Amino acid sequence: MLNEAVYHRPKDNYAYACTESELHIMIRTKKNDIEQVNLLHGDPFDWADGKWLFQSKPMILKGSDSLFDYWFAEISPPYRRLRYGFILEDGGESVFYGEKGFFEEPIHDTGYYFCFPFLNKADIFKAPEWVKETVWYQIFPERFANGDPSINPEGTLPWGSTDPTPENFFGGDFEGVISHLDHLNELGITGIYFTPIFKAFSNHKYDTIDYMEIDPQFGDKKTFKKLIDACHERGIKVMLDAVFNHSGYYFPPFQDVLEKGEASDYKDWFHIHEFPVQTEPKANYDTFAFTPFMPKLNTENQAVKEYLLEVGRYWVREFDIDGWRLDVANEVDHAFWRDFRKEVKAIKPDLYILGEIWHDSMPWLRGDQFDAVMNYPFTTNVLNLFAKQSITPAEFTENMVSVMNMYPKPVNEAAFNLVDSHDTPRILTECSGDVMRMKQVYTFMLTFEGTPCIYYGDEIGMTGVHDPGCRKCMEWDSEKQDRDLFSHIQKLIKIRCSQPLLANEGTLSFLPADYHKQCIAYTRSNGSETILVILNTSDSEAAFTIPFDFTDKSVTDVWDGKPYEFNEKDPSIKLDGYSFRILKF
Ligand code: ARE
Repeated sequence: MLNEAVYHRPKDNYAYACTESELHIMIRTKKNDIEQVNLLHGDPFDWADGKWLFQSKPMILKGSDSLFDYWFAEISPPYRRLRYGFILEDGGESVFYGEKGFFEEPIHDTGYYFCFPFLNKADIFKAPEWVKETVWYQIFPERFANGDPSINPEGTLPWGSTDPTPENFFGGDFEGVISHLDHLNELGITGIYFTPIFKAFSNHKYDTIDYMEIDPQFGDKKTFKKLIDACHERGIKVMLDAVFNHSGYYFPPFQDVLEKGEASDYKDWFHIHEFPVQTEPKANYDTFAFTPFMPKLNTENQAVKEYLLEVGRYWVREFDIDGWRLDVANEVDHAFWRDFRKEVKAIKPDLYILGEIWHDSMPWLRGDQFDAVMNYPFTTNVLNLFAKQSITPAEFTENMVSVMNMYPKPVNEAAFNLVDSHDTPRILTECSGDVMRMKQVYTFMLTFEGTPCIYYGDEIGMTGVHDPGCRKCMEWDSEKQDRDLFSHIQKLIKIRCSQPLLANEGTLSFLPADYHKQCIAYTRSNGSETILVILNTSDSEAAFTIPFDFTDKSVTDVWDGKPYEFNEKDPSIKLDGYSFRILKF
């Protein structure tokens, strides 16, 4: 028994309130080291004859990654208070582990136990319920469709006439989106994430000039209202991109500082190191990355905070948007985000707040700031298996178990899953043009827990290397679209939306990583019904059989409705040519 590998701390993903009555407890031990973990738990004030009264509950082995086993238990303490500890058992050996360390026997003193003091409703992480049923579509407005050439910016190029650069324009606008909403409805999309749409200098609009105005190349507030209403009428939610970490160079307050220096009323709106302000050879103020044209905003300054909080409120209050995606969210202070959440949720309690953070985001996901982050750890693992083929299915499974155990279960259920974006190469390019592998990628993402996002054009087989290559004009010539891929993704979205287990009800569990060397397999289950997904990742056209020791006599294949009857003698599933199978039983 390797005590050094045992880890638990009574917070975050290791101890949290899942509902108003239920606590989730997790403990990590060295992989394959401990046979069983039991949870000793009781109310801290429940004593009799000088002894603290606790009960014991077996924990379940929730999954394993390459190093650790993760043990899990749900507890509903009658008085919402809990003291608890662990009994670790292996090969006849048993040891108690609590807040003061390891002991041969449980100690009848609550001071030796971990404490979850009180299950307060206000502390419960709660993401909007609608998010779990949403299938998102990310639109880079400049490149989706040019619906109104009369508002083309100067130098606009003919649609798709050349490769995108950081500087060129093709005239994408709101009328173009409106005129192609049928495409989104046909695909089955129920949410759009727009990259920035406010007045800015560049084609990507992450260098904001005016947070309260629509960029004229996209339209005006009237057209935006028309777009929002058209989306809502079609059951499509709308999420905007808030760039609060920095402004653009031509943001009037920054221009004022450039002009007036230390005399400017806005000098504390930014992090100026010294005056006069200079942008070259190196900016003498904080910026996004090393980009002098993106001065970092001082969100700890009350005037800046008030200004940006009003921006956050305004577009919710006046245009009824459904979500905010927060750009470079990890570099803005937590106090700002706590106030931001309070302000926007006061107007729209079920607004979705999505942070752009590429790394472990637990500090922002405790219920007081974000509802989710863009799940790039998910993306990396998917790319490594399906695209780069740099890991085995077993390693993929172990990595995904790690990713899932980074956060509490409710956080995973609202996670924003993506396989590419405007900041990364396109998935088909990463899959070296192998559409079958890409079909598996989307089968995985659209049957996984969390809310999936499709980057515009992926559904019809667009390619593109890293920024700006991934921002080509949308291909609207159906002759040049991969309609077979489109219908594959369309079917998957239909299945996801028709099977609550896949969207928002089914707890996800991977079959053990070494279950079958070729495939990954996982279930989504609510305890009475289960959907099993199997992906043959080594050769997407191959048929193969997998020995399954199911007790159920039959599975219905929701994919094409064909029932499977198990042969008692050979309980295997013949997978006829499909590189994946979604089975329900
Ligand atoms: C431009 C060029 C890029 C060049 C960059 C250098 O186009 O080729 O690399 O300048 O600064 C926006 C535009 C970009 C533009 C950028 C700067 O869309 O085209 O890039 O402004 O002018 C990190 C941040 C993450 C950020 C990415 C880009 O953590 O927040 O870098 N993403 C957001 C938006 C971007 C936007 C900005 C921020 C700026 O989504 O579109 O860029 O507002 C690792 C790290 C991540 C890192 C990621 C990507 O995984 O863990 O932290 O993200 O790589 O680099």
